[in-house]
Amino acid sequence: LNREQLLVNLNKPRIQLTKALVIATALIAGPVASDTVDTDTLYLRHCAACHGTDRLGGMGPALLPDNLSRLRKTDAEKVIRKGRPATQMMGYEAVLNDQQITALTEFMYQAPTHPLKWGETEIRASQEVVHPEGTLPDAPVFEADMMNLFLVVEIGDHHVTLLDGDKMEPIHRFPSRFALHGGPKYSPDGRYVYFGSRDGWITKYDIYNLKVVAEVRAGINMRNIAVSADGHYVMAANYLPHTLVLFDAANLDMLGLIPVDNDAGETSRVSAVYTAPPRGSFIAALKDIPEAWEITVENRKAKVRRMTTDTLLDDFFFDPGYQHLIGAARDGKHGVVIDLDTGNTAAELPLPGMPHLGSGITWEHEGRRVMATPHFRAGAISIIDMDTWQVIKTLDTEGPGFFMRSHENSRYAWADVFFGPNADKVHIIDKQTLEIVKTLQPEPGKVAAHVEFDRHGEKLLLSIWDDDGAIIVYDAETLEEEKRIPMKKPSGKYNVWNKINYEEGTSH
Ligand code: DHE
Repeated sequence: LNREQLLVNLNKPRIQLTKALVIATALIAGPVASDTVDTDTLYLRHCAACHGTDRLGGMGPALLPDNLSRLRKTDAEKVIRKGRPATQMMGYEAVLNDQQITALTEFMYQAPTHPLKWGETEIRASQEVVHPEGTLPDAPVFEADMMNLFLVVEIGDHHVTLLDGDKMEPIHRFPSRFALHGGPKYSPDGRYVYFGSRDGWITKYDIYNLKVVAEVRAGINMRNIAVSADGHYVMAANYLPHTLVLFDAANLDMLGLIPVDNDAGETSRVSAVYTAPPRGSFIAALKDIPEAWEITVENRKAKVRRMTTDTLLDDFFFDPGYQHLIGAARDGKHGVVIDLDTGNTAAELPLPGMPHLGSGITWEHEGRRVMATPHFRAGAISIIDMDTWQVIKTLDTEGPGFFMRSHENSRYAWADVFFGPNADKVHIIDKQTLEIVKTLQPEPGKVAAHVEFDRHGEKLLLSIWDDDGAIIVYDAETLEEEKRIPMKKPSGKYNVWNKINYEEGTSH
């Protein structure tokens, strides 16, 4: 390659820019023995232009062990070898030999030798406001019931599909940041949605205009985001660095960076942050320090109230009045109920299989409110009376599950079997008899997971979690399949009405 070729590449549209940058880096780096296995050199020469010199990510995702925890090494090697279709990641099998590809893969899964920084300067510098608040038309550019829209996150090729929930037809499909995780959060009027990626990016999307309006990177490895009940603020919870970050929801301007530490100077990852509407606050649980935090925003400044907990908390859930936090203990052996007014532990729950509480749902059963949660490490669903905090029933399932869903208008709750040999099955539970009444196996051999109902509770969507996958539309009453819409590893689905109204059968 010579400088002339580089210039030709630079004159091509943006799609070519990545390759041009790679070539530029190579030219700057100078000649290198073509069979070297020196990973610093190989990385700088072939990867740094897109993934950042310190592996923090750039045009491509971050290449750090925690960020790659969901990607098997063999798959990472395959991506280096063959590239990623429909992205700017080209295949390197003609450029690098087997040894070099393996060495680079190992390198990406090792922690960097120097500490990584993502503070106020980096966050502010990452912000991009494409369409400032108030500059785009206030009417939707398409016709549909705006309250019955679904967003479907397709993790297979990092896209999002907007779906008409009346017709059950896609309206629009757009690329997302790499590895979105956790539920996208809507503004209270349902016009905007905020996505969080594992690499720390927050993307604000205008559904009316089908456009990304602003983006900012809150951290290097982010857990999740929450939007305040009034729609004014976005809070990001990070694993790396140990911070919570407050943003103005309008254009994602950073308002505050909160170090997550205690008086002893110990720092912690954040297990999750959620909005607590009736309290007008955010609630966060810390993963490495036994504390839960209630964060209020006054005069655009975050104020933290600390609650010391008896145990380290993982993901958590609330009762409908947001009086109690129901958290999974990090030891995976029990759950705790914390009274958010007093900060005291109100009850301990015998939940031995690592409950996935973020996916819990509640309903009315014989005049009492119950909640149900699947377990990551046990083929069981626990149903808990929310007055007495007693487990009133444990349902045996065909394997550990990830997600549960229902709707106030449906008599059934749906629970997937995400792990093990029966991961292609889904259980349907009668919410009154508390029995599994049907088990479906919609696509033998392919994981079936995560359900979301439409706003009326009449139809629901189930994912066939595969690159060659689909979402299946079911009638919520007859439990009959109505249609399949092909998609690339669809993960979560999120209905506007259910989310903005904190519907009891869905995640918040
Ligand atoms: Fe998730 C939500 C934590 C692995 C898909 N997951 C969440 C939330 C938390 C969480 C705290 C709630 C955030 C929110 O919605 O605001 N997830 C964890 C983990 O600790 C875990 C077990 C390990 C990890 O590496 O993070 C984990 N999660 C996964 C996956 O492997 C899944 C199946 C595929 C993926 O995308 O990585 C996955 N998680 C999801 C989805 C949601 C989610 C689809 C949103 C569910 C919803 O309906 O709201």
